[in-house]
Amino acid sequence: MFDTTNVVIYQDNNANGVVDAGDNVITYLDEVAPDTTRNILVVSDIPSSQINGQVAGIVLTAQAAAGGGAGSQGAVLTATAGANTAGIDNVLADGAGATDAANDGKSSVKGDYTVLAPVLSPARMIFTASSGCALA
Ligand SMILES: [Ca+2]
Ligand SMILES: [Ca+2]
Repeated sequence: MFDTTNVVIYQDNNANGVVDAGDNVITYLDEVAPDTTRNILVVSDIPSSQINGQVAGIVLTAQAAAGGGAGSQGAVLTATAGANTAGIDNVLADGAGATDAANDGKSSVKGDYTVLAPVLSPARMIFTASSGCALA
């Protein structure tokens, strides 16, 4: 196991699975409409000291937050405690994810980076120059 460095999250605006000029760095998803999805990309640097087969785990957790303020992150939503109230109740009905519990307003997934470095074998190439052979 190892840790990646320089973790950056992009919103993949054209949903092509790669970072393009039109994709922007994000720290939260702004104003996600109900029942819609956004594509994101997690990009990290892998230290060059890593060897073949080493793994770095990544956990990505989404947290439900209040909407209505485009361009700023809303307050974290929490479930209304107790029985039905006379006002507006927050009811969180999310499932349990990789590291979060059911009904906690979070959804988490795990991924990993596995180093797959090519294995190079030393080889020797012998060139013999003889008269009349031009070397560039
Ligand atoms: Ca893209
Ligand atoms: Ca959850």
